[in-house]
Amino acid sequence: MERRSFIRNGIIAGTSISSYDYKPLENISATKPIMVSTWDFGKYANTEGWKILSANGHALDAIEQAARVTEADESNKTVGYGGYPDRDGRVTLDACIMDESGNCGSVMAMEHIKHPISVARKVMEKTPHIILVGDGALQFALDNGFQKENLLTPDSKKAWEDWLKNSKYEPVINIENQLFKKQDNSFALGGINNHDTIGLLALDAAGKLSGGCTTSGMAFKMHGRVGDSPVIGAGLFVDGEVGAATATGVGEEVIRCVGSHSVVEYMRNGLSPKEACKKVVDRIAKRDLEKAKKMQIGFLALDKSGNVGAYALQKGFSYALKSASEEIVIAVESYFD
Ligand code: SD4
Repeated sequence: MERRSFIRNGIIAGTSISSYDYKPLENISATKPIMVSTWDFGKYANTEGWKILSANGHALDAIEQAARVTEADESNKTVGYGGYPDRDGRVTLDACIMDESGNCGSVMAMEHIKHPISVARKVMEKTPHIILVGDGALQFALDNGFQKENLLTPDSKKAWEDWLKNSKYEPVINIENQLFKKQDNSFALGGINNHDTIGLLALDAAGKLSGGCTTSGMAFKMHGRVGDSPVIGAGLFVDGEVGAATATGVGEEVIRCVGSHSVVEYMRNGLSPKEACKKVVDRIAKRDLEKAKKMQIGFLALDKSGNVGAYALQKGFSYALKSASEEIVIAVESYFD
């Protein structure tokens, strides 16, 4: 049997997760509606999105409302409020949203607004543009009724001040989850930085696909740096005829291969979601194996029939899935063991 991926029964009520059920896993197929989100904490977002999907709502609404849960979560150090700042101590947020018809909106390097996903949606729906950046994005948000807030929490300020002592920019592999295997072979979450970018994909009851991606980007990045997450085609891509994909990890490398678009194109050519994700990860590893060993990149994909798959460079990537019959968190197979 091929190396196994693992399904873990999510313990939805609590924040701690104590054990995994091991099952061989390739792609998961679910009857629509279905929602998937990156990382363990995606399950909390899914719960919110599910309220909309289960009431026959539109996937785009589910994506926006689900993403807002993570953006508002102060304990999440790489999304929205409480996200780690750049090296100048400024929290700059990136997000994008896309529907099945190619409608999309994005904000990049936007400060002071807690919900960039909602601003991205407004860019999509109320402007002739797709992307607004920096001050222009902030101005647009304020003009549309969003409140200006301080997003730098005391915890994140302290982390930045500690970082300044050495000022070394070293993205941490799986800062997102820090999963570790316990002596009894179960897994647990560990580390203090157990959160990251959230990418979300949804297929609603009417068969419409949408996706979103929101992040504060790499901790202690240069001021003005933008990663893959708000770049349509890199951090997110949706094609109503085929499927949708999203990415997490070192954004520069995801942009270089226009990762999410590549995953969708592989699905268009007949690969399953997991095979498509693996193909792009393989390409990243092949381009520079030494570099690939030191970083994490993960892709998550959902096709228009409700098949889901994912693949990552390193162990530790996971995603959460919610459908009428399943509520699970899945540990994803990786290139490096
Ligand atoms: C970025 N892709 O800004 C984001 C960060 C991320 O896991 O996803 N980290 O490059």
